[in-house]
Amino acid sequence: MEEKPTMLLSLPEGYGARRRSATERRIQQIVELVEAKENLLVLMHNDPDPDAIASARALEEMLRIHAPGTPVTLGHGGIIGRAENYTMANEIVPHKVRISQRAAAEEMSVYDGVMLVDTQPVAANHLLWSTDYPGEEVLAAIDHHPPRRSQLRAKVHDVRPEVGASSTLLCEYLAVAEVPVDTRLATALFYGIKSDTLGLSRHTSTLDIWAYSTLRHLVETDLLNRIEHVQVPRTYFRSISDALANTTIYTVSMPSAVDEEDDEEAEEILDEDEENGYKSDLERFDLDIIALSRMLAPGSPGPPSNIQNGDEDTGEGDGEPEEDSERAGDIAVSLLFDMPRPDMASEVADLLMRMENVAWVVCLGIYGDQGVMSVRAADSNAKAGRLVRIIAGRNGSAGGHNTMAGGRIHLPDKTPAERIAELHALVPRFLKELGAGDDVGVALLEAE
Ligand SMILES: [Mn+2]
Repeated sequence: MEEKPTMLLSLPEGYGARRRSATERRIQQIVELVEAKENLLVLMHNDPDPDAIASARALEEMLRIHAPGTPVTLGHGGIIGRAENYTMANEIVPHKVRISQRAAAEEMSVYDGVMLVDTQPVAANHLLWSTDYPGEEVLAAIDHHPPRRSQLRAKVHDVRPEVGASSTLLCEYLAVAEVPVDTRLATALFYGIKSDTLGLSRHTSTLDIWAYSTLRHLVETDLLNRIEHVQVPRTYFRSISDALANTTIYTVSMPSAVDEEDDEEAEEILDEDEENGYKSDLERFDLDIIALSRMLAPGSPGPPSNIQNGDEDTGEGDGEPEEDSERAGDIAVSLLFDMPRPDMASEVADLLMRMENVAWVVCLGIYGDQGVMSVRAADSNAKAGRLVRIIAGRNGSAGGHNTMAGGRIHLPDKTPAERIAELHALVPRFLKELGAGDDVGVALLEAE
C-alpha cells in the first residue's frame, strides 16, 4: 500500500522554551503513567462528537510512538448517531469499542488505566460516572470544557476552557512530542476543531488558529467531504417529517423565564446538582449548530456580541448574568415518539431553531425506556440548562448551558402507551415554566 504522507507539526510562533518544556513534562508524565499499565482505555464522552473522536485517535497515536509497550483501546458509551459523526468514526476509529452502560463496570474491569478526552472526571457524560470509578484514579483528562466546582482531578489534569477544542490540545502534544501526523489524523483533528469552533467563528483561541492552519495543509479533501456532506437514508426524512407533523407552536404572552422563586423543590434539586456536578448524561457541548441557527434565523438579532467569550460554555456556575433579558417569542414543542437514535431530538431541535421568532425549542422523544429532552433557547442569557434540570427533577438527569441543554427521564416498567402519556405530560410543565401555560398552541404544519 502506498505510504500516506506524514508531517511533523511545527510549534506555534512564540511558543517559548519554557512553555515547551512544561508540555514536554506533561507528556512525559502521561507516558510514564501509561508505561506502568498493562491495558489502557482512552475513554471519550458518551455519544462522542468529532472533537472527542479526533482527540482519542491523536492520543492513541502519541502513545503508539512513545509508550509502545502498552495496548491502547479507544472506547465510549452511548451511540454515535448523527450521520457526519458516524461516518467520521467509521473512517477514523473503526477499531473503537462501544461499552454498554449496563455492563460498564464489568467490561471496563479489563483495563487497569483510564484516560479521558474531551471530558473530565467530574462531568457526568462518560461511563466512569455510571461505574463509580474513583475520579482521582483517572490517569489523565484532556479537555476544554469549563471545570466544574469539584476537587475531583485526574492525575494529569489538562483542562483549558479558553481553548476551542480538545483536538487543539492534542495537536500541541503531537507537535511537542514530535509525532508524525498523517493525512487521516490531520483531517480528523481539523474537523474536530472546525466543528467545535464553527470554523473558528466561536470560542477560538490563538492556539486553535495555529492548529487549524497547521493541519489545513495535510487535510484529505475527499475524506473531509465524505464526512461533512454524507448522504442520509430515506428514513431520516421520514423521522424529520414525523417530528414536524408533531410540532406545536405556542406563544409566550409576556416575557418570562424559568421561575426562580417560590419553587422550593426546584431549588433543592438545583442545589443537589451543584453538589453532584450536574448529573447529565446527555450534556453536549457542540454549541456550534445553535450558534449557526441563531445567525441564520431571519429576523434574529444576529450572533450575540459575547459569542467569542463562549458565554454558553461558562456553564451554569457562578457569575451568570442576573438581569432578566429573556424575550417573548414562540415556543416550538416537538414530540418524537419512537426515535431511531437518541440524538435525533437534538438534531430536530437545531432545525426548529431556524424558525422565525422562535425563542425556545423543546424536543421530547422516546428512546428505549428513556424519555429524551433536548432544549434550545435563542437568548444567550436564557437558562436552558436550569430549565431541563427542574423538569427532570429526581427522576432523571439533565444539564447544559444557557442556550442548549438536554436530559433524560427514566421510564422503566412502562408500556409504550404509558411512555407516550409521560411525554405528553411534560409539555404543560415546560409551558408553565416558560410563561405560556394558557396557550393551546397551533400545529406547525396547519394551513394558515
Ligand atoms: Mn470538544
